[in-house]
Amino acid sequence: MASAASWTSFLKSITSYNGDLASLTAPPFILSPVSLVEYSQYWAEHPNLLLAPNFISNNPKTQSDNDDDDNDDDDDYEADEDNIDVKKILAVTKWFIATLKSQYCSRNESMGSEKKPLNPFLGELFTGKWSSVSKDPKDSKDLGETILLSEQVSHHPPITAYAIINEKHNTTLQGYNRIKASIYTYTLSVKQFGHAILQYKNSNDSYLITLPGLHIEGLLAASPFVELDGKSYIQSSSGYLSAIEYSGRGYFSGKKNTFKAKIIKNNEAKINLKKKSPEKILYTIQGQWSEKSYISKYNSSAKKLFYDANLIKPEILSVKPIEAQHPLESRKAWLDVAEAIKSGDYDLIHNKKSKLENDQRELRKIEIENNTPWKNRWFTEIDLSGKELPALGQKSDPFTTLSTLANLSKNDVPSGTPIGDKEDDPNAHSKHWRLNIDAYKNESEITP
Ligand code: 0T9
Repeated sequence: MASAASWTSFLKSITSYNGDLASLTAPPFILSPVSLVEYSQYWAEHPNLLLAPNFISNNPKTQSDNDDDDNDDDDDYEADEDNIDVKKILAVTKWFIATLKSQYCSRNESMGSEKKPLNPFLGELFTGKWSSVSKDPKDSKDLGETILLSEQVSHHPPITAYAIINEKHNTTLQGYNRIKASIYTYTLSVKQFGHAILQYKNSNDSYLITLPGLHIEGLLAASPFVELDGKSYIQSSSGYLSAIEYSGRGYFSGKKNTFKAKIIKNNEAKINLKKKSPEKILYTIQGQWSEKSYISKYNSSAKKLFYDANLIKPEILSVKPIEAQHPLESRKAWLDVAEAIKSGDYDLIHNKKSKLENDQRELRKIEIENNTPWKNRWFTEIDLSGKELPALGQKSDPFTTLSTLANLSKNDVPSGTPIGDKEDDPNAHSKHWRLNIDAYKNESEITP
């Protein structure tokens, strides 16, 4: 009864929502004891898929691949393809699709519904690692260790930056994100800003990954869940684009978490706002990202399994015990609040949270008084507006070339906004967050 009443007053409070999610006081049962800075881990809960493009080589087709093409369900669709760049963007697309269940369903699975995460404080850190042993029994490769660095680089507005690094295979994923939310009746609609850049340095391949829009449904019933909408893109430096379109239960297929991805060669069709010429689609992948999806080749009606999200469990990263953590590390810093949330005691949650927030305000005050602004630890902001040339010895950023290839805006606009789209604000800045490699290499105090 008590929680039903508090949910009703929470629903009332969101109708006067002012754009600042932190100002919403949600009832304890909808609070998560996990900070948003931890969500970066969802990018690598299938390390073998993230690293897979490293193992794709120009092997000529073997005889057996040709033999059992049509009558073998288990047959790998990859065996049909001999263009290595196409194979690679298919592998990257598979990894990306595999991240979605972790990103957008894992709270429902572990806590029964979507929950409001803790709002990270400035400088909050989260780090951990994935071991070299793959969960996929069919995968016997030595993956090496994959590490995660995640940092809250801004508090107003909240921005999280992250890097996922595998030194053995010279692979880095780095990115950042920020959201902008609005409320329409009882649906929370969320645009994501930011992007990720995936680099395979051994083969010199890079990929731009944009982030989809989403909305939160189920608020009236007090059981919120995420539904993705709109589009997101994966653009490869080799000139291929994977354009992914999302829809939910209420839309055309009637099934939840539906998507359709098209693999297109750039110079045959750019992201086409006007859609005059039909695109030449190399592959179409469709299905449910939280269940099964199927792939079919251009001009063919044969479908093969692309990805089954329930076949291989996500690999949870390992995190140091709290006693061994630095005061800036998320689980240590939020420990009291997290325990209060688990106890469901509203006053205790409020007290512990206020303590942390007041300490933060005090720190900001001292910084202003002493003129010693907070320094980010592992990430820096770069300006890609093009007004200034990169400094001597500084390489150009992959985002510049990849966004141009895909015809996407370089500005700080919703992720994946095409150039000239109504969302493409020409006055928006072009600053983006990047890993500071030296800061990472010289880090001695905080280890994964
Ligand atoms: C980046 C992801 C993001 C963060 C979360 C919208 C949301 C905060 C942002 C976009 C990750 O890579 C992917 C997954 C889930 C997103 C969250 C879902 C959600 O509900 C929250 C917002 C801020 C709320 O907590 C709304 C209030 C609450 C009543 C709903 C449970």
